[in-house]
Amino acid sequence: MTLVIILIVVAVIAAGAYFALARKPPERLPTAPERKELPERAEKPAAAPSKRAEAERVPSARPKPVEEAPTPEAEAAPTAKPPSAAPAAIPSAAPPSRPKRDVTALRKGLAASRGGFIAKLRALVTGKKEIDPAILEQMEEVMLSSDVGVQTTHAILGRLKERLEKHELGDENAVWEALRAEAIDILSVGESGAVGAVRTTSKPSIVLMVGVNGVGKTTTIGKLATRARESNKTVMLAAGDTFRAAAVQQLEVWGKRVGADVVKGNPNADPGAVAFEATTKAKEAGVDLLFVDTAGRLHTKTPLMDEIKKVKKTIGKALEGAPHETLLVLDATTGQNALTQAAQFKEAVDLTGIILTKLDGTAKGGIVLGVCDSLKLPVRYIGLGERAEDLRVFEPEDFVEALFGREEEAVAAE
Ligand SMILES: Nc1nc2c(ncn2[C@@H]2O[C@H](COP(=O)(O)OP(=O)(O)O)[C@@H](O)[C@H]2O)c(=O)[nH]1
Ligand SMILES: [Mg+2]
Repeated sequence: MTLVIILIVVAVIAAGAYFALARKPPERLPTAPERKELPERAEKPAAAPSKRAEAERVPSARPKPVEEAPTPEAEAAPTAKPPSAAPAAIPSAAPPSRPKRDVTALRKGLAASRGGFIAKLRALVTGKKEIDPAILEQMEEVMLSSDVGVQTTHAILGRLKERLEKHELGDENAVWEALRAEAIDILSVGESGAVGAVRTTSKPSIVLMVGVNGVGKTTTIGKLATRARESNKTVMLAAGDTFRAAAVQQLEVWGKRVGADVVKGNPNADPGAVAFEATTKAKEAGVDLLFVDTAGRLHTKTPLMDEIKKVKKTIGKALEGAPHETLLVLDATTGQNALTQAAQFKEAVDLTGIILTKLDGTAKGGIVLGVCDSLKLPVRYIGLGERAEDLRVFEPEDFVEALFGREEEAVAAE
C-alpha cells in the first residue's frame, strides 16, 4: 500500500516537471548588461525611436549634447525582440507616449507652416493602410519645395527608406513618428549649453549680432534686451550699423523702451570703434549684457565680411574672450538664400548659433531643418512676429511637437 502511494506521488511529480520544462519560458526584458550584448536594432523602441537610439544607429558628424537626459521614450521599456522575430508592424492604435507639452503659443506662431508644409506631408501618409515606397518620392517633392534643402531631404528620406525596407514602418503613424524623430535629431545640434538662451556667464556678456540687411537683427536685439530686462539683467546696446541713421534711431527707440544705454558713433563712424567703445563702457558700467548691432549690406562682397571680422576682433581687444556669443540672424522667408548667407558668415566668423526670424510669415518651415543640418549650428531663438514677446527660445522637442503634433493630441494636451 505504502509503495503504491509512493509510486503515485513520484508519477505526479514527474508529470508536473515534464509540463513545466516543456512550456516556453516567459519572455523577459533583458537586464542592463545583457542589453549591451543585443544588436542595436533590438534596443530600439519600435514606434518612436528615441533621438539617442537614432543617433547611435546612424553615426553622423552631428555633435550630441554631452549631458543629454534620456527621453521618456528611451526610458520606457524597449520592445526588445529576438533577432529572429517577425518584422514588427507597428499597431496604429498605440498612442505615442510623450509628455504633454504646452506649445499652444508656438503652434499659433507656426500656423502657416502647419497649414502648408506639414499639412502636405501629412496628406501623403493619412489613411494609408500600407506604406508604399513611392510615398517617399512624393515626400521628397514636398520637402524640397518647403526649403528643407536637397542634402537634408535626402538624408532623412534615405533613413526612412532603410526602415521601410526592414518593415519597421508598417503604417501612417509609424512613418509620422519616424519623421518626428528625424526632425528632433537634426534640430538637436550643438554642445549642451549652446542651445537655448544667450549665455550670461561672464559679466559683461557681449553678444554680437550679424546678418544681412532686413533679416531682423535690430528688432531681435530689442526683443532680447526686453527678455533680459524682464529677468532683471542690466543691458547696454551698441549701434554698430553706422551706415544708416535710421538703424541707429531704431536701436535708440528700443533702448528707451527697455531702459538701456545706447552707445553710438558719428554718422559713418567706424563700426569697430563703436563696438570697442561700447565694450569698454559695458565693462566700466558693470552691465550684464551688451548687444552689438551691425550693418548687413553688401554681404556678397568681401568688405562686409572683413568688417564683421574686424568688429569681432576689436571687441576681443576691449575684453578678452569676448564676444561670448556671435549670433547669425536669418530670415526664414528667404528660403535657400538664407542658407547661402549662413555659409558665408560661418566661413568669415565663428558663430555660436542662429536666430531664425519671420517663421510666422512662411508656410515653408522646413528651412529650420535645412539650416541646422547643413550648418551644424544650433538654432537658439525663433521669431514668430514683430512684438517683443514673439521671440522664443528654440527647444527642438517643443518645436517638433508644435509643428508635427496632431491637432487632436494638441487639444487633449491643452
Ligand atoms: N513677421 C515678423 N517680422 C519680423 C520678425 N523679426 C523682425 N521682423 C521685421 O523685419 C523688419 C526688418 O527688421 P530689422 O530689425 O530692421 O532688420 P535688420 O536690418 O536686420 O536690423 C522689421 O519690419 C521687423 O519688424 C519676425 O520674427 N516676424
Ligand atoms: Mg538693423
